[in-house]
Amino acid sequence: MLVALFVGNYSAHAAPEVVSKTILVKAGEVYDGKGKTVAADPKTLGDGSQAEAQKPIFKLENGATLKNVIIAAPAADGVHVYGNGTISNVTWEDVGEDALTLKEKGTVNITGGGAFHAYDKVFQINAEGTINIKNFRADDIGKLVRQLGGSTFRVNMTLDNSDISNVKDSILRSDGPNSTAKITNTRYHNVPQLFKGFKSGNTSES
Ligand code: ADA
Ligand code: CA
Ligand code: CA
Ligand code: CA
Repeated sequence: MLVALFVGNYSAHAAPEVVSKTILVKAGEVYDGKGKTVAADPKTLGDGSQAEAQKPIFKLENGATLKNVIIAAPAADGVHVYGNGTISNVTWEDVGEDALTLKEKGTVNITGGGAFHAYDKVFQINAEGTINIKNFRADDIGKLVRQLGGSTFRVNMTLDNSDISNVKDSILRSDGPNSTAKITNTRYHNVPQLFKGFKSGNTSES
């Protein structure tokens, strides 16, 4: 008989690398974490609470890629994207204020990975653009994508082949009259609403 004894908090990964200054991924460059786990230094970046103005762990310039990273708690303000960005196999174990923000006009492609325990938003869209999410897993969240409240710039959101569970509000949310949302081939469990705030005719699910 095999007996396993765990003392303290069991975690599936090694202690995170603590990031005390935002990691800059320059235009067109690739940051490959090769599966490593990082977390914010709460003294410098933020404690991952719902307080605004926390700093990101990663800042991506236009055309940058972030891949193969696990973001553990505290996650502060996650990832900020300035322009186009590629996010591949990134998992937020415990989303902080939010997980990722589009800060300047661009297209963000998020493939693989997941986001867990987001008190409110996972992906925050503060500029015109497109967010494509594919092969993603999210559980225990407020909303998966939120266009900045009251903003009217156009945002196109797509969600494909994903698994979304235990949502408090809705999966995709916008108040923008020109914004669109499309969900395909996705499984849901305990999701009260797929879309919220879009103009009728601007959403589709299949
Ligand atoms: C809220 C807040 C915005 C901005 C945003 C964010 O929507 O009202 O001013 O801070 O969160 O980017 O987290
Ligand atoms: Ca916020
Ligand atoms: Ca959280
Ligand atoms: Ca934020």
